[in-house]
Amino acid sequence: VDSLCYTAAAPESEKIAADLRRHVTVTLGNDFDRPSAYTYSQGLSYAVRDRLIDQWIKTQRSMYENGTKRVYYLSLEFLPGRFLANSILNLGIEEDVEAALKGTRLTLADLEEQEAEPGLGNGGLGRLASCYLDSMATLGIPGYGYGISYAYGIFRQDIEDGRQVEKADNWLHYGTPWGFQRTKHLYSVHFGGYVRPYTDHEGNTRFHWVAEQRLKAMALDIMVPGYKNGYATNMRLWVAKADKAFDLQFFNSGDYIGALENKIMSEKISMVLYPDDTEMAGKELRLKQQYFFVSATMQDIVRRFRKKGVPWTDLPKYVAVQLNETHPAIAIPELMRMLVDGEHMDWDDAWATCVRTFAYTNHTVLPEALEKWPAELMERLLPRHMQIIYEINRRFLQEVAMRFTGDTERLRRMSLIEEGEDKQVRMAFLAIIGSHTVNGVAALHSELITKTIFRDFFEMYPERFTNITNGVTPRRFLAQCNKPLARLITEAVGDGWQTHLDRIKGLAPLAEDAAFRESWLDIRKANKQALGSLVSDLCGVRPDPESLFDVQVKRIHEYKRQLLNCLHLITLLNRLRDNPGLEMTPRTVLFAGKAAPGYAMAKLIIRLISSVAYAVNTDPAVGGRLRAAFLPNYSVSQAEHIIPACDLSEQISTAGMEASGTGNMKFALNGALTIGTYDGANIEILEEVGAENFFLFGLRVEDVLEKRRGGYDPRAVCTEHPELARAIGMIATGYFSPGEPDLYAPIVRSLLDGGDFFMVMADYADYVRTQDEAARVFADPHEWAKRSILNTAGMGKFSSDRSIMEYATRIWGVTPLALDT
Ligand code: DL6
Repeated sequence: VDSLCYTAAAPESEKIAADLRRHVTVTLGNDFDRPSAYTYSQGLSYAVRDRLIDQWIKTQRSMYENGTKRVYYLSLEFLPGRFLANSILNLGIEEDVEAALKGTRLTLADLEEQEAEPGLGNGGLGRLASCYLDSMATLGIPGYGYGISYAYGIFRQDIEDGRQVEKADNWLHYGTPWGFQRTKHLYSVHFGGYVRPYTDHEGNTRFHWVAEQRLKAMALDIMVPGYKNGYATNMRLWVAKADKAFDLQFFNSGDYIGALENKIMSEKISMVLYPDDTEMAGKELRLKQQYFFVSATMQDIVRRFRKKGVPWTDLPKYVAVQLNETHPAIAIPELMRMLVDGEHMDWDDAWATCVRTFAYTNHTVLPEALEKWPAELMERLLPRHMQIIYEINRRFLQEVAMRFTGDTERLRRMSLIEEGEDKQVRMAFLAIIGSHTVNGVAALHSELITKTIFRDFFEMYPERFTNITNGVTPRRFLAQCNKPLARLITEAVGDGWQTHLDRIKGLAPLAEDAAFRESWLDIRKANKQALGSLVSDLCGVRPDPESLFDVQVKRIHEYKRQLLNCLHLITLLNRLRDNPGLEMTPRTVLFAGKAAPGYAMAKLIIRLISSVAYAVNTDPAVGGRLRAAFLPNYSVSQAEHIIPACDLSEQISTAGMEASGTGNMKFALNGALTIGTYDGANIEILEEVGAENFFLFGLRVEDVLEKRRGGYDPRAVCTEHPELARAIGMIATGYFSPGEPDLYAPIVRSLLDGGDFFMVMADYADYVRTQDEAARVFADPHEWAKRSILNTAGMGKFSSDRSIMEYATRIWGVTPLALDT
């Protein structure tokens, strides 16, 4: 027992060692002297969590006592990544933990690898939400993240015979030490039924929603620590639970199966994340998820606000709600319902209160990703909300009609209701008119939305629209994932860049220092060796660490153009086959990313990449100068292994289609050079790092639009470029699919006959030319190192701390809390 106790004066490493032993034995009931990586990892997580709790409680108390305005970041998706390593980093106890583990035969890295990652998001939008919570905690911004604790997150992707196979991801199977379940803290959420009008004692007509289905929302709280500042914010994720009282009705009437059915139906709401970020599913369960999480969250917000005892019109003085995309936009009619039906507030006051409370971030220009809900479905599930939406729309269209007299076409375009055989509710429009600020996520994107999808709304409310360029946390995505480079940077520019990323520009003069470049290159090479081992374990391909690591990792989508990269890979293969003695910069081309399970073309692209990689890796003419692999099951933790080892970051979306990108920022921060189009945040990265340190290519937005308007003939482009024609010919004739010559015909058809909407053929020649240039520069390691250092040095702007401070000052009107740490 002695070894489980310590005095306050004991060194931290001894305390951690004792806590680890105590948790492995007392909390988990295991024999400490028979170590298993899993139980030790759990035990260490509890020991680390113990150290967070105090600061988390202190933070919550300080927010409460301070009475300040708070931010509620509503997001249907979060991708926090693993918690253990990040908590250790942010607590600043890494050396103590390493010391505590000495003599256990297990390393910290072994234990970190045991942790199941919560894949509660699809990609960029969810990871951005987690970077923002990290920054809110680091800056001491009073606020919370709100979302859903899906039992099954984004599917696990296996690659079998080159095909994506989806497997269920039961991340909570063994429970998580990082969450606190609030089993007593439940909110009721309702669906269905009808609306009963009544007259109150003052003679006003009021509405009462008589719901048909009732369930409960239970909170799972996860601490989000700030970086070495004694602050920890909260991510509150809701879990759906059956309403016991409701079940009882069935039991009492003898309907045992009915009661169980209700339980299953209720709890299925938080069961699974929809695995598509670009196509609107239009599914009833998805709408239920949205309202479930919004209803519980708004009740939580209002509960806190009520304690203030101030008038409801003061809500925006204390509450800022940020809608991460339109997924939580039902919060707008929900707050109207609470104010008008619940608090009997006058409609105009309620609406003004709403608009001053909400702000909306748009993350996509893809029309197919803009949410619309069938009015019939909404009426059935949320009858009172639908009435409120109709009323919001009626008043809004009156305003439009007054501003643009006689413009009936405009009224049709701007209506919240898309007329047609099946009426639809346009959620983005609802989000715009119910918010005081609408922002895009990179300068180009914010400008594009005002000219395209939201043009009419920009004309109506120009002052509402703004830009806040995305950012990423330099803690997880440099300090944590690339420790050797982080150490070198600290030696060069001092500590402090982790929270003041602009200081990283102090690296720039060192790009001219040969000894510094040598150290930089050594670290990069070691990182590449480490990634090489992972690639070899996962794919059976061993990359040459001296080769150019050319990396494209992100969701698989036609607009992100993995196909363009693949065509380049085939081109290199052909050059080597034609000329086996060719002097070529050795290259390893790595792909990773998930395709939405229902997106056939994206899945076929994965298959093609796998087939081409196989052809490359087995062709004797290649002689090791070219390697390719598709890494299965891309995730935040996998990204943390890949990012530090990338030389060339592929950010090659069709101009105008990637809202921002955040992978582009993570790679450049770690010293990768970007090969990229004039799209999203690439443009701002180029401005910051200098055009000479960025491989820019391809059509601009105007060129893309011009070509789409007419006169673009992909077939003609194809014949113009023999290397392209040959690559396409090989795909079309089954070179990469022996025995199944037509396997990839849909890809070829979309490129040649389908109009090549994503301009793959149009950008091919410039892309290949730019790739050749990248290979030429890479052949001179010191020139490459110089550019690599300048990329890292130029990334100060892209910290999520900068983004969050912009949200705080320009949108939320909140200031950081001063915490005595
Ligand atoms: O803003 C975060 C991230 C951007 O960096 C990506 O460019 C964009 O594609 C992504 N959008 C989504 C779409 N979700 N919806 N709807 O994830 O957002």
